Amino acid sequence: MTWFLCPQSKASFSVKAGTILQRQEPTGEVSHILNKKARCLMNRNARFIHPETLWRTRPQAWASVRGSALYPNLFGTVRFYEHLYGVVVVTEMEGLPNPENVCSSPVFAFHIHQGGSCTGDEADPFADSGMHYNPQNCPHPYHAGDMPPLFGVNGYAFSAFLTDRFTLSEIIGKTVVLHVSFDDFSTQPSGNAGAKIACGKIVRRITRC
Ligand SMILES: [Cu+2]
Ligand SMILES: [Zn+2]
Repeated sequence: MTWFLCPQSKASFSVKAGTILQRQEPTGEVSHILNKKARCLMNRNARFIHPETLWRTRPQAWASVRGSALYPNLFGTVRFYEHLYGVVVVTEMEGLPNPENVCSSPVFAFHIHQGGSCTGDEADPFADSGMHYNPQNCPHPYHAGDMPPLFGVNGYAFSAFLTDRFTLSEIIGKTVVLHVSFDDFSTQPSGNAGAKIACGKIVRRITRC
């Protein structure tokens, strides 16, 4: 078992298999309860993530995503958690286009764009989100901002994945963008993903122990 120190509270936390097991005060007193004060410590130093711990934890950064004028019912959140190996990205969306045809189950390209604003014009309502975040000048789909697409399920989507392509500090102030079509992970410069249908700015969340 490994103990990790919380810099804010000076308490230590033991983590095993992604679950916070114990809290030890600076006085040496140990409690075994996963309480509110332990939540901010999730598993940034643990290899395995216990889903229940993830749900109880506040992310270090997040984006509130809203659809364009053509998709007024589309909204969701993207949460970013520090992890031993990178960043865990957890996404939920509601109000996605939902074609009836069984052979066109919806797939939506999903990226971090380098721009810091979800503004634009009539032709491209999120034009100011810019291009894919690409600090290393790589081709698509090796941009740091390229992420797995979302699968629509009756207008809803959920996704959770781990990436080491970016750090939290790099992406805060940038934008997450959802596209109307799938990403072919080949066409330059952005996978032929079609129009941008939703966007959200990534902001830091204050976590307290
Ligand atoms: Cu994009
Ligand atoms: Zn890309």
